[in-house]
Amino acid sequence: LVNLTINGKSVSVPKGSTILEAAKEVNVQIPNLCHLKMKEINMINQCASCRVCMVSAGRGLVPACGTLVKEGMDVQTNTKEALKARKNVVELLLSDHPQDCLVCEKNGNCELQSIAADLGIRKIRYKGEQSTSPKDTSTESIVKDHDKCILCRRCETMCNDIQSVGVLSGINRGFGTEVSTFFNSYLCETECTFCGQCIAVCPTGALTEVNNIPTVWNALNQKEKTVAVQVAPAVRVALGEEFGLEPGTITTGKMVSALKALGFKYVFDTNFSADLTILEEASEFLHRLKKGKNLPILTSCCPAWINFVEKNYPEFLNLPSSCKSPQEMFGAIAKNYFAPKVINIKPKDMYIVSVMPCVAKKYECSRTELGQEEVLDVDVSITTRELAKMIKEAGIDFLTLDEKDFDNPLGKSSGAADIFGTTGGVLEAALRTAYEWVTDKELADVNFTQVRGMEGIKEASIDIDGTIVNVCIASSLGNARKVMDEVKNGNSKYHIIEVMACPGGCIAGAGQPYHHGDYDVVKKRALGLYNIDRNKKLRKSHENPAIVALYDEFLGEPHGKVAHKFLHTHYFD
Ligand code: HC0
Ligand code: SF4
Repeated sequence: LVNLTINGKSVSVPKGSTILEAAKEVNVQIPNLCHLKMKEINMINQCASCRVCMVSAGRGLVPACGTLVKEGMDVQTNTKEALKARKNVVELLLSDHPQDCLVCEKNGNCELQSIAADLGIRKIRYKGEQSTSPKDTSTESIVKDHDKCILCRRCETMCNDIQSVGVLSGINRGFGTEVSTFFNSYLCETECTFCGQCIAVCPTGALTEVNNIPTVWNALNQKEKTVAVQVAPAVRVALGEEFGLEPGTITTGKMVSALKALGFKYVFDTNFSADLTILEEASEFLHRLKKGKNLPILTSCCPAWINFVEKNYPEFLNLPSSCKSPQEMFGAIAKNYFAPKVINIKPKDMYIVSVMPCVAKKYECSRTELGQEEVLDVDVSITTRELAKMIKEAGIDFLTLDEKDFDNPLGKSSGAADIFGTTGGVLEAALRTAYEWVTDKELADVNFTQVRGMEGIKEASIDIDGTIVNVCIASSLGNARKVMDEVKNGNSKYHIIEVMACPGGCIAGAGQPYHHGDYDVVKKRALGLYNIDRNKKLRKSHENPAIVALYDEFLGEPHGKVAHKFLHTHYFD
């Protein structure tokens, strides 16, 4: 251990720690912008480029994030010199930054904005040249605005080191330096998967989601179409954070109330179609297992992951399940079953909005093969953050809302569906059903705890009536690549592989309230989902009576002809 003092407080930290890490130990906050360390997912962005974390140590000023502790060091974080340097640095950063905070997509969530506020910056003494790059609005998911980039490189580290996609890196030199794509091409022309994790770590408004709020207001304000909304599992345990609640607080009832107050005619649940996905995917898996073909089956509900497979492993497009994602299955059932058979309108007269923790879902619902004859399954997708903004815009007092239930029948779900939102959840849900189908016995314990937790790659062997099923769960695309490379080399022993592109699963999706690098937030959301599951009577997808009825009345058999027409898709190389 190394002993030092920070603002007079003694602290001992392991050799190799930085001043910033040591300061955290004694609850001394040092503002910083570029630095980001998330040990849970092995991400470290430590380029010390922004110089906001300058502190006095020994004879001069040093950046706390990039300076290792030394025995006997005396660190002062708030000397006159340190504060002056810090203010100077922030003023310099602001000098070439657009001054449009009031109308910025990131207003209220921008780390540069809050540091400027904390430091009490009231004027900018420097007049910098402004960069005027065109915004990249080429995709359905992501807006990239270089003018707001402070070159912290967090996005680059995320895209390269964690996601292994490698779309973003530094280009040009001097003032012309940008973090951008190969040849500065549009994101839509690159290998970008639209996972959005670059947005999740961007401290400013340089990377944001495509704002679909106006589209949703327009839909709510017209009379020709019946507007229904579906909400993804992970949203209900994170939405409350936008209203000051603890991460993981279960806000399902208030969320339903808010959606009704916003004017949605029907408030439904993506969980319903998550249960449906399990029936389709479990039967597809058992079918493949029996034939010994197209194994391992890869889960197909994460659109960034599917993008990744299409772009990086086109030779393995026989492996992803042909199931559409729950988001898309929901739209297909709402438009082609609920509309004509329950409320007697045409599929094209139903308008489906989805609320997702994800930005890739915006792109997914625009994929034209996901629909029937020109009628897309889902019309528009907004994020958890966008829903919160709409609630605030409408002046709804979220915290005092009554708890309401989802509408039926597309609002009923099992606990297996709730856990879809966290890494390992889809697989656990599938195992609950596959096990009971194969063995015809009731599972003594529905909790497959082996597949839970935040590790990036998890594996387990499950005995289903004498057949050993080897399962693997990868979260983050970098971990997915490791697992897929084993498949490619012929070294994979797995029968099922679940992949979620976001490290931790959808609860850490790029459309969720910003966690600002604190993965405890993500863990609390996971706990929230497991608590919902534990407290439900219905915990297996195949026992959901609304799903059973849907097969009876409309779909026939899982994996049958009608199910295929509406619930399955194909991939592109
Ligand atoms: Fe997910 Fe989903 S669980 S991808 O993580 O499968 O976005 O929450 O909605 O579609 O259900 C996201 C979350 C979903 C889908 C579901 C799946
Ligand atoms: Fe990379 Fe994902 Fe951002 Fe695309 S969305 S640039 S893949 S981190």
